[in-house]
Amino acid sequence: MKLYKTLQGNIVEHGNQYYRIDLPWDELINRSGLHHFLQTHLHHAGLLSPVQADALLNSRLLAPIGAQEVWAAGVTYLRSRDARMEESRESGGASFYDKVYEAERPELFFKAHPHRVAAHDEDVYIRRDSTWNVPEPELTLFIDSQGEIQAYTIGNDMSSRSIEGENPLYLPQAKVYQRSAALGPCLFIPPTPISPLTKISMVIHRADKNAYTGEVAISQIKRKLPELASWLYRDMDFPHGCFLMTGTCLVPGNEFTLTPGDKIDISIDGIGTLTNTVRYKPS
Ligand code: DO4
Ligand code: MG
Repeated sequence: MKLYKTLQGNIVEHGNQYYRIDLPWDELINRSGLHHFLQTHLHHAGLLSPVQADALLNSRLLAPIGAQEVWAAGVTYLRSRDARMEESRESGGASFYDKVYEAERPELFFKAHPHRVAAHDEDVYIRRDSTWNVPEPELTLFIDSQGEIQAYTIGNDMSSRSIEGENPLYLPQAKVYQRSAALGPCLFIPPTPISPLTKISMVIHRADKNAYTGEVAISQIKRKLPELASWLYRDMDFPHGCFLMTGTCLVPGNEFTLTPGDKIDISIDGIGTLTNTVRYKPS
């Protein structure tokens, strides 16, 4: 089951049919048993004709977020650990990544307030004071206020490798700035937890060429998804629930940096494709 947030309301896709559910977004998604609720609520929801559904889904999709914070986990895949160790070798920070990959406590960091999040088909930004920029394609969890994973979406944890590589203490500046996060195109709400065979892929298009392509299964992750959620909820309340990006498994080679105009497609089996174009923040 998929749930889209659009300017004209919330649309559920289920078994090739589309329904409109008129509940405020946060009230709708922040509940235990979200899949069961939607399935039973569909009987009372408005069935859309294929033409109506097409018009709504081809108009502007909003990021599937309301009042929630976005957090992120780091160094959860070997590829991410290795890339971080390479970029921070000169600064002497490399061993921190090695240690956190092995440690019981995961790396978790604050990523974005909702107003900094780009939706599907919107621009994401790179910083003007950064010389080395990459997208990070990440399976993203929607966790309800009780700490249970209810849904999944696609996330892009845009990152400055030059700023983080200079000093790991610059992580918040490498990670948190306007439109440094993207979420979408929908929430995927399966009846059972997402399969470890699920694949994440990314294509970066530059002037009609593929500047990067990669694909990995989420089974490569070092940690369990509920384990990440439970660390995030230690001594912390999320009254509307929370989004948690679960770390990148794909990092382009060290010679690669994003440039304005690049188009990033991130796809996850069962969820769809999140597309964003790279720009500088208009001054
Ligand atoms: O340690 C820095 C951030 C790591 C990260 O964002 C990732 O592994 O996805
Ligand atoms: Mg990341």
